Amino acid sequence: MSPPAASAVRDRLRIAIQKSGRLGEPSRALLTACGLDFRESRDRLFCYGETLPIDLLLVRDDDIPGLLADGVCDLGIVGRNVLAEQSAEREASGLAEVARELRALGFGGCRLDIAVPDEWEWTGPEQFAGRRIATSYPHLVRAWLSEQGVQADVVVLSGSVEIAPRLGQADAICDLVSSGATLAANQLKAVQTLLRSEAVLAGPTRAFADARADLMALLLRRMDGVMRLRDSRLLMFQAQPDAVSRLLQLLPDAEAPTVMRVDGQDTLALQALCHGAMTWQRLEELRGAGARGLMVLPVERTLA
Ligand code: PRT
Ligand code: ZN
Repeated sequence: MSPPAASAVRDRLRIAIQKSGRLGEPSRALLTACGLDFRESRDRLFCYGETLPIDLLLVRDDDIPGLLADGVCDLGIVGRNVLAEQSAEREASGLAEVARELRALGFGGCRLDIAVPDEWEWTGPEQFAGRRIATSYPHLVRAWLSEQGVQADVVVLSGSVEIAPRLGQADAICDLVSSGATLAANQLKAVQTLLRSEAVLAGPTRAFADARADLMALLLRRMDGVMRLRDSRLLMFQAQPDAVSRLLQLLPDAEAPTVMRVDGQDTLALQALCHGAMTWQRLEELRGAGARGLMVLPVERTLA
């Protein structure tokens, strides 16, 4: 089984996701949670959608914006950093934007930061005048430098950017940072964030005029449902009537709280879908305000 050739009209939707790497697994998990099921081709590059006419192409993340631009794929799950860099590159070459961010997906979070050697005393972007910044994101760095009105050399490296200052290839770097451990291990410190990134669903700038329009709308509806429920829990407890208004104040993230009378008693039973994290601390606060028999339940699916 191999992917059909790109064509103007299609009745199946094709989504590009990272084959391996940091975003591969969570991307598939998200699509599975949306009810999609796939049969993998032997070369593990193409996955045929069994439950819906939605197929997957498993590729390198850097190829995803290009596959969207060429119309080979209709949607892609990619880091905002990759999408932004390739959009900036297209803009610099005078090419029209072909993919836009449709949804932020809440995983793969990181920052694109400029970092300098620990011993630098950071005073501001003007410090980069006449210096060299090593990066794999030259278009974003150049755009930022020009916004700052600073002239610096951008040294393009495809990997191991963080060791460039020690090797004498550059004075500073611009790279992705999540925990900050890599910077610390290389005696660098972050001084400026250019972009806050996470995995995003990228898609066309114009609506589809064939069956893909409905498929995309269906997928977006399901994705929104899955993401809305990601941190949501059903909270249940009992309380005396005079404690209820105080308890509801402690639940600003509760959707449509339901209050019911417990049969034959003064006690009320409450249940609410809460969208914020239900930590032990929150439960203890609720208990302190009169909630009893607190129960937190996972919510698998909702359909409005
Ligand atoms: O093979 P392929 O080309 O598909 O994968 P890749 O190696 O280019 O990408 P991959 O899997 O490393 O990253 C995919 C996406 O994950 C990135 O485009 C980001 O959107 C996102 N992401 C989130 C990260 C990080 N966090 C991250 N920490 N991508 C890379 N890093 C690297 C960073 O470059 C640096 O080397 O991790 C190091 C820093 O991590 P900390 O934790 O030490 O700060
Ligand atoms: Zn890559």
